[in-house]
Amino acid sequence: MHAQTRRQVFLAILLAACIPLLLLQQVTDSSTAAQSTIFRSFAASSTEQSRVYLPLVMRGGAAWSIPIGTPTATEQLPATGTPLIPTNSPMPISTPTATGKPPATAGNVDIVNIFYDGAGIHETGEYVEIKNLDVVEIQLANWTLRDDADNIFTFPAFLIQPGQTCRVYTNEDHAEWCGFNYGSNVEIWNNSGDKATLRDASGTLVDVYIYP
Ligand SMILES: [Ca+2]
Ligand SMILES: [Ca+2]
Repeated sequence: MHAQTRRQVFLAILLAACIPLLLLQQVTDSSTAAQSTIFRSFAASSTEQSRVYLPLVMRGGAAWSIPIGTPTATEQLPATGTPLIPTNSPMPISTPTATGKPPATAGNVDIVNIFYDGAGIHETGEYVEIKNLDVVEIQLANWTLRDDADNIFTFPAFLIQPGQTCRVYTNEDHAEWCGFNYGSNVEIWNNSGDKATLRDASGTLVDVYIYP
């Protein structure tokens, strides 16, 4: 091959090699929107391989920018700040219930007063007062109060507090005095004299109150 022919071939190859670079340089000089459009066009029409190399663009001749193609999967590291192994904080301790045992069902409860002379024919306002002299609350369920003629009142479930006074009325409801009521249609406490007996749920004598 003649030297002139070789030079022409060399120039042709050189020119062919320069066309893509010139085209890309033109793209770089265009507006950002146009650049993005052309890049997308290249990416859509190119193979995966060319998508990696086509965006090699010299920006203003200052530096080579290598846009990132398809990012490789990065290793997933465990989230920081939440150690998988528990710290040395103590194990939670279950909160105990109030005292862990039921209230007393027996204790120091006294009959402290009997109002035996009520108004009206049947003296519905008669009452017996009992007081918890103990230092703990006491469950009165199934305790009994009776007069000398065995008119019996059986207490419902009720926690009488230390120092609390309750009344058992002959036939009146008074919630402020614990709400105990014989519900008797006739008077119970003889005005001439009587005896009140208080027993706990097991039948054990708790207190006796006698008036003339
Ligand atoms: Ca009476
Ligand atoms: Ca009586």
